[in-house]
Amino acid sequence: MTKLVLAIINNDDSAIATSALNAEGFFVTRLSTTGGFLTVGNTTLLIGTEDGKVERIKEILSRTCATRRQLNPSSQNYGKGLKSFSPADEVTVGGATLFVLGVEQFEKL
Ligand code: 2BA
Repeated sequence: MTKLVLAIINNDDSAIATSALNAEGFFVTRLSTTGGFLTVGNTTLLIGTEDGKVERIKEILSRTCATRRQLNPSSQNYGKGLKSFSPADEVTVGGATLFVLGVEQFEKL
């Protein structure tokens, strides 16, 4: 174990990302976290691995946490029910923010 990958991802992507990582033999810890800017919940994955496998983790996360545009009901529509014709807000969701740290020691006691 030489690296710790810390990946901050969208909550909606966390189940599929984790199962894709597990399917390839990676061990994953999922933390429920909150973004400091939007103060919305996100998920932080901790993945301990070998040096040479970090690229594979990046490939899996790129595939399972791809960015996409999503339509959210506009706040102008609140309280107007189905009669509302205000446009929806288009926002970007998904993606992953990665930190790759060196591991000094790894033990299971
Ligand atoms: P992203 O850059 O994709 O970041 C998504 C989440 O990843 C962040 O959630 C935060 O939890 C984590 N993150 C990203 N960069 C980080 C870093 N250098 N250190 C530690 N954690 C990091 P939020 O903080 O809620 O940010 C959500 C989105 O708002 C960001 O998306 C970015 O587009 C924007 N944003 C964040 N901070 C900003 C700032 N100071 N000024 C302008 N826009 C900001």
